[in-house]
Amino acid sequence: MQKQVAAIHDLSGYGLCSLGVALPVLTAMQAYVCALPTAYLSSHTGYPNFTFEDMTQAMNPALDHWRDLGLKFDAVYSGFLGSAEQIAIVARAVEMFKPEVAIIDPVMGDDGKVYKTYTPEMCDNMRKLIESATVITPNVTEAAILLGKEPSAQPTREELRDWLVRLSGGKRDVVLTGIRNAQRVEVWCYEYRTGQVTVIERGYVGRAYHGTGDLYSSVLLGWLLRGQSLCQAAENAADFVMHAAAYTHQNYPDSGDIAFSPELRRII
Ligand code: PXL
Repeated sequence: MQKQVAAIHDLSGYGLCSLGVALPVLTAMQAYVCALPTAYLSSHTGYPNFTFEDMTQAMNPALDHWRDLGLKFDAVYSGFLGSAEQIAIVARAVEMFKPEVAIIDPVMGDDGKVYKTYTPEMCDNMRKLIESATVITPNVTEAAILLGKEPSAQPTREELRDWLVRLSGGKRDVVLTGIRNAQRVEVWCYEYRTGQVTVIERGYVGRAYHGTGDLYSSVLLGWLLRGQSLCQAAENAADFVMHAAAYTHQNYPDSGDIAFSPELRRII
């Protein structure tokens, strides 16, 4: 039986991210993905004047329908949300389907800045939503927001350990992404059952491509569904993203987005 995933993210028309990444990646990894769009944007929020169609009204009826069809989900996977109310809807999806993996990517910002559509209320609610998660995958900016700090906070390595413990709350795994300098990019992986911190380090191509965080979380989930441990899955996801970033840098250095399709064969 294929693993079933409920993927709750936006659909951005232009600019690869969110469902545009989760659907091809998890499908390539042999999962069956049911998409629940949180919003339709003409482009992701990095471009000026994007249109934004909030899908909140459609979401509870879709979940009810999936329940009535008797669907079972091995994973509920959420990312970019379109309104403060959607946070309760994601929590409801986890409560309803009781998946083995509830992976919440608390998408709120990057590079020290909050995304344009995220209100303070949404950021507050996101702190509550991570209570429903078995795994969270914040970047450093999102981790700072979840901990009530300035989004631009720059933690030291000692502080990062403390952040992981606090984000975990002793009951969820944490994979903290996007810790970079000019040469290296790191992912810090915290397994709550053992309290172990594993630092995963890979070469950095020197340019950040859009969609990388979504690519990382999607591949991580694919490996978790294949039964890998958190740290094995985090290592494999780091390898995949490194190959995709290198491919992009070599072939489309000026691309806004990460190009990953030729690399998918590595994870099929
Ligand atoms: O990659 C995260 C993301 C998802 N969805 C939308 C975004 C972003 C980041 O900018 O704008 C719409």
